[in-house]
Amino acid sequence: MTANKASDNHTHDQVFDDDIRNIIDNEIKRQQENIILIASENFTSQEVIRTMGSVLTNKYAEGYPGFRYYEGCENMDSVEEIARQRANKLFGSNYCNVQPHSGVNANMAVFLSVLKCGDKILSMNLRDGGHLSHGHKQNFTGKYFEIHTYSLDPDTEMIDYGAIMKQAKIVKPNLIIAGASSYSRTIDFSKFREIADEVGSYFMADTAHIAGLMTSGLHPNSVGVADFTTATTHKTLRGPRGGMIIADKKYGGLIDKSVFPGIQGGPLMHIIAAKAVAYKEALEETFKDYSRRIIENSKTLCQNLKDEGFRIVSGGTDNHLFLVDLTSRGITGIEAADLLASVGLVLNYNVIPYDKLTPTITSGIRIGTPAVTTQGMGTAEMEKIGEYISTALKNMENQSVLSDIKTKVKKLAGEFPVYSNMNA
Ligand code: DSN
Repeated sequence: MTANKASDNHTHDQVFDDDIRNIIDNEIKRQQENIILIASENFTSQEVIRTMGSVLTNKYAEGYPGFRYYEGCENMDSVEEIARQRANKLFGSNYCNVQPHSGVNANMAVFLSVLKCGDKILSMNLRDGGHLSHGHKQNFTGKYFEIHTYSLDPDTEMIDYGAIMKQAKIVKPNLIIAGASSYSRTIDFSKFREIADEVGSYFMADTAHIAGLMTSGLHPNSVGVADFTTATTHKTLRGPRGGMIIADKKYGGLIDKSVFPGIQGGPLMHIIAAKAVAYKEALEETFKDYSRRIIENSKTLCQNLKDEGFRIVSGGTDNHLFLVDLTSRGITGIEAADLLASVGLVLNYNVIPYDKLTPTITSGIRIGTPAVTTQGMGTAEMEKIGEYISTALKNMENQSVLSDIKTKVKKLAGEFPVYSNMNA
C-alpha cells in the first residue's frame, strides 16, 4: 500500500501563514525529492494527517473515557474508546493506554508505575543499539535509577541471552528491558521472560521500532510475554507521532495513573484520533503485505551493500533496518551520512557495537526501509539505491560521479511520489 492517493485533499492548502506555509512546502519538496532511509521515519497516510489537523486539538480531556476533569468530553470518550479497542485488537491485548505523547513518555510511565528512585534497570547498552530512555546518564533514567547494561556478543553482534542471564543473576534488576533503536535481529522475548522470572524482575519490551512488523506477525509478539510493551505509533506502525503502552489489564490502574496525572496532563485528542485511524489501517491485510515488503527490501538492500564489500553489523538483517560498519573504509559515520545526504540519500550516522568513536562521530550508518516501502519501491529499486550508496561512498571526492548520483536519486524519488497532490 502506498500512502499517496491522488484523490486525497490535504489541509496544507489551508495554511495561510506564509512563513509557515513556505516551510511546509519546502519540507514536502524535501521529502519527495530525496530518498528517506531513516529507519525510524515513515510517510503516514493523508487520512492520518487530516485527522491530526482536526478540531479535536481544541479539547481538554484530562482523565480517561467515562471519567474526565472537564465537561463536554463525550466525543473525546468515543474517540479514545475506539483507539483503545482497535489497539487491543491489533496487538492481541486486553489493556492499552494510548495517551503517551511519545515513546519516551510511554517508557517513563512504565518505569514510574513499578519502580522507585534508585531501583535497578538492566537494558541494552546504547552503543550496542539501546535507547536513551533505557538508561543514558543524561536521561532521567540515568539520573533516577541504577542502570546496568548488557552488551551484544562481540563475535556475532547479536544478543547473548546466556550472558544476560548470568548478568541478571548478579545485578538482580527490578526491571529488564528488551528492545532497541538499532538492532537488526529478531528479539526472543520468551528468553527475556525466562531471565526476568529467574531473577524476579519485571520485564518491559520497547517495541518502538518493530511494532508494525510485530502486529503483522513478522516478529514475535511481546504482548502476553512481557509485563509491559511500549511502542511508538509513527515508525513501522506508520501512524501519527506518538507513544502507547500495552499490558495485562491487572496493571491497567497503575499504568493509567502513571500516565495521567503521573507524567502528563491533557491528552492530545487529535493525535489519539489519528492513532485510531492508523490502527485501523494496520489491521488491514494490505498492511501485513506492506510489512513483509519492508523486510524484503531491507534484506535486499543489505545484501547488495554486502556484495559491494561493505561490512554489515551481525552480517545481515531480520527486520526493517541494518547497520553498515565503515571502519575498514577509513571514513566515519558522520562523514558518510553527510556525503549521502548531499546526493539525496537521507539516513543517520549511528554507533555500532563496541564502537571506538563517539555518538557524534560514529563508525557506522543506519539504513531503514519503512519509508521507501510506503512509497511503493521494491527490490529492483533497492538494488539501485544500493548501487547509489556504494558508488557515492567509493567516490567521495569525485564531484562528477556525485552529481550524476544526485540526478539519479532525484529521478528515482520522483517516480514514487508520496503525496501526489501536495506538490510545492
Ligand atoms: N531516536 C529514534 C530513532 O531514530 O531510532 C528513536 O527514539
